[in-house]
Amino acid sequence: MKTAYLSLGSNVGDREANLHAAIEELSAPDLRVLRVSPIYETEPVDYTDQRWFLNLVVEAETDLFPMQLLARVARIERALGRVRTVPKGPRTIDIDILLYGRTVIRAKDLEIPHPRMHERRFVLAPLADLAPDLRHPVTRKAVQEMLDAAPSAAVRLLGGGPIAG
Ligand code: PH2
Ligand code: MG
Ligand code: MG
Repeated sequence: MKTAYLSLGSNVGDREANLHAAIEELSAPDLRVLRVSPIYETEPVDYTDQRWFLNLVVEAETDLFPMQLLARVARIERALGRVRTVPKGPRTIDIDILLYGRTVIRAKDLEIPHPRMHERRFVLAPLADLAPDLRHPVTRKAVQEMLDAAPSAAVRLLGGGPIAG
C-alpha cells in the first residue's frame, strides 16, 4: 500500500464537473481517495494560447503498482472523453501521477516523481494545501520550498482569493 498524489486538470467544457467526475471515477477499492485539495484556476503554461485550467491534487492510498496506476488513470481519461490533439493543449481531463510513496521511476512511459512538478505552481499550490512538508524523494526539497521557488504563473483559488505568483 502506497500513498500517491495525483494532479488533475481540465480546461474544456464544464471544468469543475470534469474534475468531480474524475475523482468519482478514481475512487475504487484498490484506490482510496483520502483527501482532495481546493480547486485553483490557473494560467496555462507551456502552451499558453488556450483557456485557463482548473487544477487540484488528490491524495490517495493504493494497492496498484505504478504501471497499473498509470493504466487506471489513462482509462479514466479516455472514459471522460479526452482526445489528444495538440501536445500540452486543451483537455477535458488530464490526470498525472506526481508521487508514489518515495518511489523513483524513470521509464520511457512513466516518470515518478513527475519530471516537471517542481516548477509548476498549478501543481505545487494545491499540493502544498495537502502536504506542505512532504519532500521530493530525489531533491529532498519540501513542497512549500518548491512552491516558493517556482517560476511565476498565476494561480488563484476558485471562487476568489488573491492571485499568487
Ligand atoms: N497542463 C499541461 C500544460 N499546461 N497549465 C495549467 N495551468 N494547468 C495544467 O494542468 C496544464 C498546463 C500539460 O498537461
Ligand atoms: Mg499534464
Ligand atoms: Mg498527462
